[in-house]
Amino acid sequence: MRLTRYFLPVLKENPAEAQIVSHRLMLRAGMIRQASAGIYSWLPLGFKVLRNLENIVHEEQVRAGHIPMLMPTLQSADLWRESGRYDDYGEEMLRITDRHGRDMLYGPTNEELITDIFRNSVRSYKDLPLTLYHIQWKFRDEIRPRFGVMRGREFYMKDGYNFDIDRDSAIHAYNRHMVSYLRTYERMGLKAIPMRADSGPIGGDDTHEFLVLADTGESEVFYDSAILDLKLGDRAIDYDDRAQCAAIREEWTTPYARTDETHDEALFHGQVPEERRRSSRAIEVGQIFYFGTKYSEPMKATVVNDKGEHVPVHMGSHGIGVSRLVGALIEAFHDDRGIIWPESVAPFKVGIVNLKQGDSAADTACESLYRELTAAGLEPLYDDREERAGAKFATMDLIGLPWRITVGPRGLKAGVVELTSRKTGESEELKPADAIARLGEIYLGQ
Ligand code: P5A
Repeated sequence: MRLTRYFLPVLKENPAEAQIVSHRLMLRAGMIRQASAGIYSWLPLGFKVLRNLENIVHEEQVRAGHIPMLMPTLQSADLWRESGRYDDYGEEMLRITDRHGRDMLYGPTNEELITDIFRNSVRSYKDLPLTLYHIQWKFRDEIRPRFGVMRGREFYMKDGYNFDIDRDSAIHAYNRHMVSYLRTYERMGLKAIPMRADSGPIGGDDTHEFLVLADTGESEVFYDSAILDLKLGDRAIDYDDRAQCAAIREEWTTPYARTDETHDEALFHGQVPEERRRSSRAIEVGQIFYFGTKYSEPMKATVVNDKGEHVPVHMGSHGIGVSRLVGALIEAFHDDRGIIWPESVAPFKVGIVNLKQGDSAADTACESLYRELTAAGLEPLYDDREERAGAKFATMDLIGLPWRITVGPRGLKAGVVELTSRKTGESEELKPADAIARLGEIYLGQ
């Protein structure tokens, strides 16, 4: 993409309404614009990051054996009356009446709708286990939407629902989700810690939230610092292997880690040596639930088991805050000049800065870099504006591309361009072909 052809409305000034760095940087970098309180338009740069996160989520869900689909945003109130949540959900639910006077709602979550789909189509235990998921906009009429996309009213969520014949199988689904979530967040460059939490309006006793430590987070958490050393890395995972998934859950949930809702000070002190006791603020980027037959019983979602009996299915649901993650990533990765995207989620893989637009050698070198990087799938953003070098650097630093290639007449005389890491600030002079090869190596492994 050429910057002169793109739509990147960066702001020079800090927007007054933004209280935290991710909100400020998303507005300044032209990623989002507020449409109304807690509701945002995703401008091209923000939309690219959102799509990249969505792709990682899809890949890891499909890898775990979960099946993608798409449900609507608007739902009929009748299903929610069956589960009893129409009244329970309270003012957070946006209620709508259609022209025929029918009660509708903008879905805050989809347990009822998916249970209805299931009960109308699945009859036998032989069709289980089944996990369906979608990535779709949700609406919760939060009383205090704030911090930009972190606590929006409209937000993008991956929500998945498992259907199993009994508790043991459903607990395997829970463990499998825990493992696939750990892997998802690791791929985004994040350390998200599963913590015992409260189940709130979704229900059930077994639930873990995934939290990213950050001073600006809305949750208060207590944990054993030993958990920070855990990493899935590239270990081979068989998502059908119950013992392996259970062992990974055990590994991550043995060190003490709880949100303030479930924190037990006596247990914390008893279990964790003082030098490893930590408390911090954190951002909730996902949550998994096992709630058994909470929905399948009232909604009569049953299957015939191997003894010919009709039994309600055991269910759980699992959510990732995809739009919130964009903010969480910025909270985790920024400096005072702007965003520092991890390579796996960056909106463009590399920026090209032409130090002297209009200089024929510099223009020619940039054009050929742009062509070759594009052909190699290394998605460049070419700053071809007639701007001072300082302004171009400031824009690149603000939008946080992991790598920058700087091209100027002086370097070109020596046959080199400069490759700079946004993260470390380190630069290296390389022949243009070698810079492309280096970026190829960096991104190939992703
Ligand atoms: C699990 C999937 C559920 O709704 N039902 C379907 C279950 N869980 S949850 O914890 O309530 O939400 C899942 C994740 O969505 C994100 N999230 C939000 N993101 C932005 N703004 C909001 N107002 C908001 N509310 C929830 C969180 O990341 C949460 O973990």
